Amino acid sequence: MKQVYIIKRSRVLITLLVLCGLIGGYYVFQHYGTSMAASSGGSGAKKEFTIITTEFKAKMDDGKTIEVYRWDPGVLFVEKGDHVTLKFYGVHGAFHPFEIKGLDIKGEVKKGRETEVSFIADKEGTFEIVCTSHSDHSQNGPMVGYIIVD
Ligand SMILES: [Cu+2]
Repeated sequence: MKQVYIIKRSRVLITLLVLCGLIGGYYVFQHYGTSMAASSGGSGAKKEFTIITTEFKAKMDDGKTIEVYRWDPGVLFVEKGDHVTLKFYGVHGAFHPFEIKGLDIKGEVKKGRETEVSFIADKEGTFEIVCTSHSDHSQNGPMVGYIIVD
């Protein structure tokens, strides 16, 4: 016994439209969905910075000298996911023990020497590079820099 199916033309058209929509939607998701994920997940680019230690001095009216040590440059911008390398070079000051708060990185910069640290910027935020021996005005600081991960 033979079975005969009757399919209306309008049903065929609707089925084709739905299929086109699904295929088109899948294509758009594959094409743009992954690039949107890449931009929010970071570029994975390599970023390298050279930071020197520097010192500013000023003479007060009473003849007293005030000074402050700084990282130069003091602000670094990176994207989330970047592979970041910081090369510190000691110019002013004998040594600067430092920590990068929130990233669990510690080190020391000595005059005439280079200290290198690397990390993946896997979280957004502002992270301070703090010299622990020049942390405030009483210690010729604050010697602080900022890494901004966006
Ligand atoms: Cu210092």
